[in-house]
Amino acid sequence: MPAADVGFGSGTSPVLVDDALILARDDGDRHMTAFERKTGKVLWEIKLSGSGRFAGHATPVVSNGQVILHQPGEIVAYDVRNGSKAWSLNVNSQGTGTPVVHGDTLVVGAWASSPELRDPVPDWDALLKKYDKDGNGQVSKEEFPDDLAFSRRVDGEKIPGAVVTYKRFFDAIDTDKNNQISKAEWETVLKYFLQESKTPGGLLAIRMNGGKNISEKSVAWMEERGVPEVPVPLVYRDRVYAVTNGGTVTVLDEATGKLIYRGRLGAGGMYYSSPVAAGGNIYFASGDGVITVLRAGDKLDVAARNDLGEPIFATPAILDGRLYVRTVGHLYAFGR
Ligand SMILES: [Ca+2]
Ligand SMILES: [Ca+2]
Repeated sequence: MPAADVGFGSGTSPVLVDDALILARDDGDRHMTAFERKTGKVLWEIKLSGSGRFAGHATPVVSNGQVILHQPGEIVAYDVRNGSKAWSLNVNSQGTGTPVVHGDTLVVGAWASSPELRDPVPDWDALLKKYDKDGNGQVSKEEFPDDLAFSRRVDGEKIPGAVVTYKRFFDAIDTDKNNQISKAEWETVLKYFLQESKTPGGLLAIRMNGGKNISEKSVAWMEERGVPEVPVPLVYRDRVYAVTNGGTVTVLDEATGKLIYRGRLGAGGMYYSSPVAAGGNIYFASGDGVITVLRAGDKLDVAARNDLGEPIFATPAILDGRLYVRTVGHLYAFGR
């Protein structure tokens, strides 16, 4: 049987629920489709909302008979039986992190380039003074700084695309297309990029109330610092563990969102893989290939650190006392 044409999106995994397999496309063709598992027949298909190039890279999750998708700007839930929209919640997010369902709570890393990742932005006078070399009162593309970053992912300097510069958006900023940034154009940027968001964002805990009447009031807590971009938060022994690029771990009380501690794993670099836990230990794998073992508890307590010498992007699996780790080149099994 031919495989269904599901597009070129790559980040999201299919989810299995009842007799269906549900897949959200994460390319520009924003659809979510439910296939009958046995036959591949399309049970329902819906068009996802939003605009822009990508529909987000988060894998949908299932709770309360609803399939829940985190995508740029919103978290939205559909009835798994027919795809009808059950609820949605606007969030300030780029839709990169797969949520985690814990009981009736949804924990989501609603990541948007946070102020802590941003270079200080010069106002117009400062920009002009520093970069207007020919003194024409505007800043041309050639004059515009190459390194002024809108988002500077921690430890991402060597990763292509990890530092997002304003220059990348030069043509969009230059609205009258004269290859010069004017005062009005720059001030529009400042207003647009630096406005305080009024919608919830950050690491969020949403109480789902069985999937009914979800609104901003359902957000039990939010933590705006230490928000993971890709790694899924881990809920373990009443704590939420989140890891960010640079190897900073943030541990919160699941019930209240209170910060228990924040600290460094001692293994930097970018983090794509999600933390996993078993037997009182939590395992973090860095993009540089270092596995850090943390003891669960209310203080930073690193039990071990192992450098596998190869990048790790995949989340390890734990089964029967063994930890299975996939690096770019090898598959390891640790344990008995
Ligand atoms: Ca100039
Ligand atoms: Ca212009």
